[in-house]
Amino acid sequence: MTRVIHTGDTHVGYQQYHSPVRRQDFLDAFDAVVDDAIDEDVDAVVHAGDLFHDRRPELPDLMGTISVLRRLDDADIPFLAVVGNHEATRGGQWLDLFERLGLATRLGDTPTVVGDTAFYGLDHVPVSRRDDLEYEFDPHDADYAALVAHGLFEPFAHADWDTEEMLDKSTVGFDAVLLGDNHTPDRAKVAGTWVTYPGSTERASATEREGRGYNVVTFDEEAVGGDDRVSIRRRALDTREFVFVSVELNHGEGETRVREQVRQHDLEDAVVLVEITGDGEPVTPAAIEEIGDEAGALVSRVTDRREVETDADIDVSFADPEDAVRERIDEMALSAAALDVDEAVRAETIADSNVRETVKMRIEERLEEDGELDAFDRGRRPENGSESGGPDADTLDEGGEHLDNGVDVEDSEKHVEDSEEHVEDINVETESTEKDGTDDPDVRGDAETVDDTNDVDDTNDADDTNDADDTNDDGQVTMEDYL
Ligand SMILES: [Mn+2]
Repeated sequence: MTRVIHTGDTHVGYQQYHSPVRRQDFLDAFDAVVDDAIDEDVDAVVHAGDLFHDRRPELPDLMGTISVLRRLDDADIPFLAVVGNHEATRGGQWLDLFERLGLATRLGDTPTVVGDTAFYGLDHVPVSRRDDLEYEFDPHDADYAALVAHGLFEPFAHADWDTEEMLDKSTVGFDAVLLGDNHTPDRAKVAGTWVTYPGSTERASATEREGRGYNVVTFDEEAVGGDDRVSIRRRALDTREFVFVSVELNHGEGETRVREQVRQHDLEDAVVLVEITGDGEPVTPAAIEEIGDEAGALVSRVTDRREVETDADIDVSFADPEDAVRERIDEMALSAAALDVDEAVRAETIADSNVRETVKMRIEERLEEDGELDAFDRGRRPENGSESGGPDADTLDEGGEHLDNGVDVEDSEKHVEDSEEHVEDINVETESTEKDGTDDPDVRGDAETVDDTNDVDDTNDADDTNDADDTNDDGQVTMEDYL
């Protein structure tokens, strides 16, 4: 029998909402998983990628992570891991450093046997290089085999990786595929093999509403029973409280009503995300966020989803809107970098869901070109000096936060169509009860409830003129977000 904890998408170093406390939360969640691993004396901790939020974790993130890994090592519990899209770098992987320190094993195409199970790894691979994958794994003589991989696999939402094809091509037969990347916990059987995501260990976006946790995976057909050789159980983690307040205002209602609704919750130390829909009077987000502050909330954010009527008369009369936009952009005298961003936002060849990654990629390329910092200088001063229409400071901050999203570096050579769409962009909710994998293979039944009302992260798209044909609010990036 082999019993392991399967976790992933830890995102250590993510300073969510610009809160150093939140940054610590992500490390604490990793610590909590390791606590459980030690308490339960599992045979290994299997990490399916995105241990770090960024490919450039800072020293405190690295030191904190090493401390956690050292505790695991002191308890003689191996840490087996693969590299996710957020943390991948061109010049070697952080995981290799931990392996060099004797604190981790980087899984690959040769088996790492723990107990009677052989573990293999498959790092995140960009879509552009998937077709070349041969899924050749060295043989093993263990009783069970598991593949640990990072990517968006079928049959789960937003998948772009053909699980059945992978299993079919693989030279080793797997009893389970232990995944990371999709932050929504789920499981399903594909061609007789269990495929499962444990979900992220802290909410990395406001769309991750349900409780966080990890999997305990047991390889032992006698213990599991039935036709299965593997059992997958979900364990909950005690993470930062998130309070979601949704207020639908009727005509004539306003701030008072929102205050009432917000005050009904215990906000102490919580991340409070208020969403306003419906009709009613204008509401000043700052006034509502103040209530959260007074009640001891860690972070308060208000998103007003109502149509905003602008006082300004907008005089639109031109033959080709694109011409007008070009003219206006010319007046703004943007830097070369800003023009890159604008191009990425408006190019029809770039899917909305890829805009964010593409923008990050282009800015990083600019930054990496030595002596090219003048790419960030403005061209010439705008004639009227008008900067109106831009977002407020908070929105700018949010934009910056989005820029922190990981990007697959290997894939940054203009293959924009292949940039990874990360699950932070996904508005999917799943039922995640503690459920033994053996009773019901079809967990998918509950998994497809798309909920667009949750992406509280995405503030102020009232300014957004580009969202005419967009179906995913969260994927929206406007040029102004990055100026
Ligand atoms: Mn992730």
